[in-house]
Amino acid sequence: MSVTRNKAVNDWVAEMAAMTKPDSIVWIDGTEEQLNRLRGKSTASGEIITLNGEKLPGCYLHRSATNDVARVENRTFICSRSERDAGPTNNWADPDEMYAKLRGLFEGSMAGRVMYVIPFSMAVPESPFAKFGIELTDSIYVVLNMAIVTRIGTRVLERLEASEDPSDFTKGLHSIASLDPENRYIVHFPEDNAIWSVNSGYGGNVLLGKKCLALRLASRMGRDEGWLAEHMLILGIENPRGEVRYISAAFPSACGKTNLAMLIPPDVYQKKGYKAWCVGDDIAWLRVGADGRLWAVNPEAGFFGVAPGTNMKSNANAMLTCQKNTIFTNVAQNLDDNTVWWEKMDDDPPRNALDWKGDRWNASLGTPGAHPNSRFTAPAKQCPCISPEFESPGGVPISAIVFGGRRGRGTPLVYQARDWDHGVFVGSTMGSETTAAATGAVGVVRRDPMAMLPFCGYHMGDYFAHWLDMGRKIPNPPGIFHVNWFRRDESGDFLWPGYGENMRVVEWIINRVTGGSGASSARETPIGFLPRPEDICMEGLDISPAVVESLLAVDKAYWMEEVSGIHEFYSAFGDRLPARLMEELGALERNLR
Ligand code: GTP
Ligand code: SPV
Ligand code: MN
Repeated sequence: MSVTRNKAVNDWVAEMAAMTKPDSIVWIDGTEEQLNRLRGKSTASGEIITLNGEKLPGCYLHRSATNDVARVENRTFICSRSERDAGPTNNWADPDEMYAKLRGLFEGSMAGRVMYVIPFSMAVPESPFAKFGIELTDSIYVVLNMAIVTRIGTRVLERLEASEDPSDFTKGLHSIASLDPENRYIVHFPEDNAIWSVNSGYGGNVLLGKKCLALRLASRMGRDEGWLAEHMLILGIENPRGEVRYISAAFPSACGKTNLAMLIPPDVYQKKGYKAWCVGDDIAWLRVGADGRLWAVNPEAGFFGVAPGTNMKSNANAMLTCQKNTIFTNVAQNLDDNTVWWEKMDDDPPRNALDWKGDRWNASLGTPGAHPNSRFTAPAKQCPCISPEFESPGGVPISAIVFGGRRGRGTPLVYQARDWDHGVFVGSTMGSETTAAATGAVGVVRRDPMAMLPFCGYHMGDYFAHWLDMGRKIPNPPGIFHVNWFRRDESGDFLWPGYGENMRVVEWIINRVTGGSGASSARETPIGFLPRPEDICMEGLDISPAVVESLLAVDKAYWMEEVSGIHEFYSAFGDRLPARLMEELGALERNLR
């Protein structure tokens, strides 16, 4: 039945099948014919629902179990041989004990079901940076999503077989099992290049190429091999002279990456000839190029984007991307025309609908129609502003790295780090309000270094050291910045219009680092370089000077509070915290006094 001569692959698939005991095994070849058969099977079982073929051709709706709607950080483990290597920010268990526990859960878990073998590649398989994996799963929903967000099929198996080491692939095992939340585990075994995920059927828990491989395992590969795997979007801005500059930006989950990645420049910019290009919306792999610059590749092939809040005003490109060949998860279903709806999609909620749980629903009930972490899975190539460099094997050169969080107060709209080390300090101390992308409380400020708290696959102190070290290896490093689109006024409204208007801040950033004679100016403050109100173009924007003033102010009392919060946060890393970062913290404190 096997389709490859790769012994390492065949042996492992046989071993996993002996444990999980599926009725049959189907190898995913990546053809439309096979995917269509699976869509048919999945609609017949009710796992996915076919949507209106005229309004949303090739689109499906899936409702996950109501207790299975987000990543589960408390059930996600890094089972490295040594506990120290997982560090204080990850859950750890002894790998042998964890394997024993999980074997119990996987034993016979696919009985009566089909095991699908999905060969996948993160990055185009032809790229020298591509990482290959195989995911075994008993969920067609997972197969159909993986077919969108990664490159799958026989061409990956062939590449692997022809590669230097055909046993060098990530071994991903997933079973929805009984969906028991008490026995839900997302477990990484870095030394074995393996991921075992059980009792979930949702997003980042089960699309093993995405957060599990492309961030958690890849971050550690990057440390060993001298590169960075980051939770970052990649955006290209083309100026009126036709020059394209790229930035990569790390914001925590549901904090605006997809939106910034697909930004539509405001009218004043479009009239001048500015354009924006999306290279990636969630993950970036960054390496030092032969030219001494930092280059970024998007390892994914599609978007798994947040639906609520997405509309023709906030993100028209995302709306246009998900009009066909898209899987919607946990949104509302409009029964009048069999389309989908979510909060803020438009001002016209359906009167006759089912909510994300499948219950009869209309807006007057006061409950949400879509889950706050409902998502669309759509091919990146359908995005109207997808970059011509999207599949470029070597990626794109990065002029600026941007960190950002969701901070209702204090943190200014934008500031620039003085140099690479200071930038690493800024990234390492990022704070952000939690969102619905993970289970747990929403709106609580927590430290989320480089937006990687849930995704760093090794000791975070070592991760900071690796970032500092990378700075020494990049002859021509990008500038490092911090942004905050989420400041609020006393009544809780956002002070900054955000979305496309973020272009104004992006322009300031790019001209700080590549502006030449047109470089944007700034003032030096205790926290870094900030624009004065007149340094950011506000043409065509209705915003009061007082608001701009407050968005660009440095509130010393707030920053002193930050200093003590950072002291406390850093103390968890003990002797693995690079001394350089304590020096930066000392410098911030001195600057403020
Ligand atoms: P993940 O896919 O979870 O990693 O999220 P993400 O970082 O890609 O976040 P996304 O762009 O999907 O945005 C999440 C939420 O933030 C959505 O509800 C957006 O409408 C909202 N949002 C994005 N950008 C802005 C902004 O500039 N201002 C404001 N106020 N809200 C924004
Ligand atoms: C995130 O939570 O950062 C996501 C969604 O991008 S998931 O794939 O579920 O991780
Ligand atoms: Mn994400």
